[in-house]
Amino acid sequence: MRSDITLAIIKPNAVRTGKIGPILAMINEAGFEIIALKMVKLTKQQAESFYEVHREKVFFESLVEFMSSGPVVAMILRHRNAVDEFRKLIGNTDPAKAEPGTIRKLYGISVQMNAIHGSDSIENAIKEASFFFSEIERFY
Ligand code: IDP
Ligand code: MG
Repeated sequence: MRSDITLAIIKPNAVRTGKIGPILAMINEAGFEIIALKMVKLTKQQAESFYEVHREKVFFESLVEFMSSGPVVAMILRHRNAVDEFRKLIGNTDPAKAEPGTIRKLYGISVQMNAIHGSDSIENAIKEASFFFSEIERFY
């Protein structure tokens, strides 16, 4: 199983406020290679499917509403130890607890609207990459 990719999503709050450019710049400067990229608006069903593991959580319905509320930018990123390295770059789930200089600290506005998603394991990175991208949409 390859361990050099992770799946990132710039969430609707960050797209809405014009943060695609600044976030992509941070990703580039941190040494990640973008090997797939697209802007899409998820349906409620697609957002439910993506966040299936959180179905029983109290915030599930609200999260699905939010993630389908506007366009998002999905990408596959390549880097050594991509999952862990990217989680370091984005910071804690709660922007208030995230380290200074992280994407969530800079652009997150609440636990839910925390600006960006990053896969939490190699297995999920591979699954999530296939959720968004077909073979002819990814380059590596
Ligand atoms: P992660 O994105 O840091 O991996 P998860 O626990 O996997 O965090 O949660 C997925 C997403 O669900 C978070 O990024 C955030 O948008 C949302 N979320 C998590 N916990 C809460 C909460 O307590 N209230 C509202 N939204 C939450
Ligand atoms: Mg997670």
